[in-house]
Amino acid sequence: MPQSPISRLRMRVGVGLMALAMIPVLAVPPAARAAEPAGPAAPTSLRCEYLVNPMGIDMAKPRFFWIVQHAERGQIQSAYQVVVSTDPKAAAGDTWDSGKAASPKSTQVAFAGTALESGKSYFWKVRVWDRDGRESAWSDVARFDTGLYNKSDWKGAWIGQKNQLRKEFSLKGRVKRARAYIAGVGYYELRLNGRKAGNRVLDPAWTTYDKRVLYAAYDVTSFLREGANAVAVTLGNGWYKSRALLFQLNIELEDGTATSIVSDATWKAADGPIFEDSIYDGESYDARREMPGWERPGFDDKDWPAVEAVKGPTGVVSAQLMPAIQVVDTIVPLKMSSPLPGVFIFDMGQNFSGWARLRVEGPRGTDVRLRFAELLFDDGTLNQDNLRSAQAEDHYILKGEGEETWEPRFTYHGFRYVEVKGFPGTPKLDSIRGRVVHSAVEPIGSFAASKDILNGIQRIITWGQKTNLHSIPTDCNQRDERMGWMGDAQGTAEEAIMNFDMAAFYTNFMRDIRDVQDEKGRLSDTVPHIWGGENADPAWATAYPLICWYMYQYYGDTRVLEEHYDGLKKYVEFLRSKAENGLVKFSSYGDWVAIEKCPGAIVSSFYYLYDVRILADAARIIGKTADAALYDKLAADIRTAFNREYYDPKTGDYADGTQTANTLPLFLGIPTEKEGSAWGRLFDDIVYKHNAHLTTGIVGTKYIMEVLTQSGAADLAYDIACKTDFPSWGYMIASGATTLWELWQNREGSSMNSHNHPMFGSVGAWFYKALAGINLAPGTTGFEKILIQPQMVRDLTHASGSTRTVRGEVACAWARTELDAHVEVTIPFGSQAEVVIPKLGIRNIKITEGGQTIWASDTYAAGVAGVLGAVDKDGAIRIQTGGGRYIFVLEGN
Ligand code: RAM
Repeated sequence: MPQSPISRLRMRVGVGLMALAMIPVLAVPPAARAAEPAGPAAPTSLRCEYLVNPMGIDMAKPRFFWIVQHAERGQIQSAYQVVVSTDPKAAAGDTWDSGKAASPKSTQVAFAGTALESGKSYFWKVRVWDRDGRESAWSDVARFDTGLYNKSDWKGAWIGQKNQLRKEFSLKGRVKRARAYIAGVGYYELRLNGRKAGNRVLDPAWTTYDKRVLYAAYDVTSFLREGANAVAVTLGNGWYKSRALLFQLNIELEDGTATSIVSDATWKAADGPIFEDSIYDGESYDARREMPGWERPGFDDKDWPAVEAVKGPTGVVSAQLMPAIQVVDTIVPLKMSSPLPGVFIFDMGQNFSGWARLRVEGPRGTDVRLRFAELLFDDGTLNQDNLRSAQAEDHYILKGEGEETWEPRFTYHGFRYVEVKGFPGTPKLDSIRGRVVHSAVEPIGSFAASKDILNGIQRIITWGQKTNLHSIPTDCNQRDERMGWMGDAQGTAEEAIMNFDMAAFYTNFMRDIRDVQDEKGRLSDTVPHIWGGENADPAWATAYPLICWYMYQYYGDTRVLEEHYDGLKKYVEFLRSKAENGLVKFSSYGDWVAIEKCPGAIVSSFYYLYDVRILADAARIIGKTADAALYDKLAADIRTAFNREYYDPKTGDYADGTQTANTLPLFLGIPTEKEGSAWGRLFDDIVYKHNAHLTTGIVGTKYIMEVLTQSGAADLAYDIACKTDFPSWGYMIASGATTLWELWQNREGSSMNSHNHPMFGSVGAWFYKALAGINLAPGTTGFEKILIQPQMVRDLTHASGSTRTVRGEVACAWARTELDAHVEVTIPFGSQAEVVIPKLGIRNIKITEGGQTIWASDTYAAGVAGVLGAVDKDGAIRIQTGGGRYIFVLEGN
């Protein structure tokens, strides 16, 4: 008997690769469960909108989501009841009671009660019924707060200019409820009675300020007290490059009186210890200029001038409904060295975005200078060459009163190394801590495999991805750029969705994109638009349709299609107006940073077709049938034109036959039988010309792995993924990368040489989809129907992935030897799956689950709970299941 691979899998997990947490599956033997039928457990992980902690929702019809566990496999929800109330027990249902609604929906359930009011708290709960009519207990009660719905709810004015603003006020009773609403641009820090509200930093999110400014809402009930109170706001330049504050504090006292403190001419202002702050260049802080107590009541501000009214940004003030930027982690440096006298270099061991926290003791007036970089020169000194004009330099000037701890507020750097100069004496390793700062999207995915290089790639992808989420998806985090380049954003979106909870983040980004659209329908290369053209490369602008579409696919979100349909249509119509002979050909970047670059025109034409198809599908989904027919027809015409224009019957290639040129049409199924040679040409190019290496840029790389896998060449995709010589992801790792690079090449000395650029990370989606086998079933959304199809390629002996979807966790972990395979899957309650287990050349296959036979003598054996059937098709046994956890064991000889 071969040793069970599962025990080996456990041992690998034991050494700390990734938490699988999938074993054991069956706590209760099936017989006992049958005797004692248990209904659904109370719904858990309730969410209003996509939010964990919804504060300041300013939409009329928020949506509700819940997750259900059921003791039985294969169960479904037959009905739900949602109750929304103004009382904290959600007992009254005075705002909405859906009643028992016969529906399997547990996601995207839109509020349909009496109109929500501005600035209130609401409480909600849900219960469900299963297929057999058994009802769950009520969920716990969850709260959501509405924000300020109307412009007229804001009573204050924009004030600003200086960076420290304060106001004192007195309350004549105990506080029952208090909410602070703040839009402080570029960035703000809010303190009430000396205490910082919340844990956001670099807030609010960067937007096109003359279109939309975001405000945060805070529950500050516990911050206030009867008598004297003080509100203090520190402002930074941020991306707004000036300082303006709009603030409102709504207070209800226990005796029922209501009062508001708003930003107005009664505030006082001064310039505090921050004497310079710039995102690229850094922050300078003079602790000698601190004014102790200024954020508390009783501070003598009679010398402070009254605040100035400022124009402020002109955009609509709307709620920021996505995870804010936070200090997500603190890193201890690996080592400290001193390449020159008085110069100390700290190696954090990881490239990330954020800053350093400094601990120092020394004479008053000492100027400690911190500089940041991704690289070192050979002599061990700091190499800032690839930061271009970004200074990435912070200063802290000591006040000289014992130990001082400081970290900046209004800048961030992308770095692995910190250079310290001017330190009084010799710093110790604990003089510096790395503070990891990015949008605090929840990590929801994990991937691991028996081939270590893949785990290394997963690691540099996720570090690169999260540290480039800075309220928008940025291209890089270190040099004088850090822009919302849309090509990079669309390229990495599927990978990001598998690894992080991106729903709220992308909801916001889609609005950011809409904000830059001009009356002609054009979109810009970067969003907000600073760099690149105002008429974006189609491979960049496609971020708009593509990410809307991913949100529809992965989250089952139809609202995003409704909300953006007009914008998408306008964009597609703009493209159509630019078409030549039925094809869009203009291009600025094309298959950016490719090794063998295909003509930009074919890339643009590909995205034109892709965008039109998405628009046609979106039209169908939201019931615009005439549009659907119109764009279906347009798509068919583009396909014909594409083959006519780009396919060369003499060579059998599309365009110049580069990998990208042949990959793109294959991905969209453009070739007909006549153009059928493209696939073989692509295969030959990779295998014979390039020995399983890519020559693609960010566009081709995104699709090539999937095209190979879909065409039955997953082995080749795997070979590519495992390479460690140039060009490959493994080459980056072999050269010391801890985040993905901008280029396949290690181009020292070049100004385009970022070492943290997530755009080549698209392969991360392939890890989940192909190696861990986690896919949406074709044509379905929101993981209601799942296709588990792990590719058990070459020498890979196990792989596992899990991702938390809107319906609950979806996971697959498999392990195999020559004669058997184990596949453990987790399918959410109410979902269905097809689990595809390859036969791997094994004969006389028998498949069991929990000791019971499912497949033997080429026949399906019914009877395993949750399993609905199995067939032998295309070299695999395909098992249909309902929700639940299963371990399938395939054996034979
Ligand atoms: C570079 C950016 C980005 C890319 C553009 C075209 O400046 O870093 O990655 O999208 O160029």
